[in-house]
Amino acid sequence: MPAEEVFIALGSNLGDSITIVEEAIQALDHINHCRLLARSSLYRNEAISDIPQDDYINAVVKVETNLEPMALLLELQAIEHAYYRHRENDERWAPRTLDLDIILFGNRHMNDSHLTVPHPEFSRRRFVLEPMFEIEGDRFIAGYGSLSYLINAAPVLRMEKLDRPDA
Ligand code: A4P
Ligand code: MG
Repeated sequence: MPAEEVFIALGSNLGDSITIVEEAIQALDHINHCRLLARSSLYRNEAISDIPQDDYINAVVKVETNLEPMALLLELQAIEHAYYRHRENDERWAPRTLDLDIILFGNRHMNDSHLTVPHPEFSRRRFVLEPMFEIEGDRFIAGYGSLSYLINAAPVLRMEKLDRPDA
């Protein structure tokens, strides 16, 4: 199948989150049939959660892949597990060492028990939209609108863009 562009969001708020997210970006580049095209800076963001929890380190990457969505999801879950992701409890949105979410997969729309694409929450999450804007500029996303429109409509979040170590 032809390569498709995929956006993946990374998040961590347990452990050495900056190192975990940086290493996870490298790990994404090493998935077979997957190539890193662009990455955002890291951002420190207030947690969106019902329970108080530490700030998240978030980033977004753009990759090119020949993998089918489910195959990519399995690769992402293997990387999550390599970071000993554990839940302190079963609550939704509990702190986690590494969370990898597929945001967009080409122009595909899918919704089954394993995978919903586009990610159902991305259009309201500044911690995803701002890093996407950094990579893509004011891109138009079919069915949603431009990134600047979505950013302006999203709930305000305390966010801090961190300096790039390689910048
Ligand atoms: N799944 C379905 N669609 C997808 C997709 N597009 N990408 C399924 C990845 N996985 C997808 O995921 C549970 C199941 O979702 C997977 O087995 C997969 O088959 P999970 O990562 O174990 O669960 P989760 O992440 O705890 O739940 P959920 O509802 O996906 O939470 P979110 O949306 O990931 O939100 N605040 C800040 N500031 N930054 C954050 O990164 N993250 C969350 C978690 C909450 N608040 C946050 C942040
Ligand atoms: Mg998730």
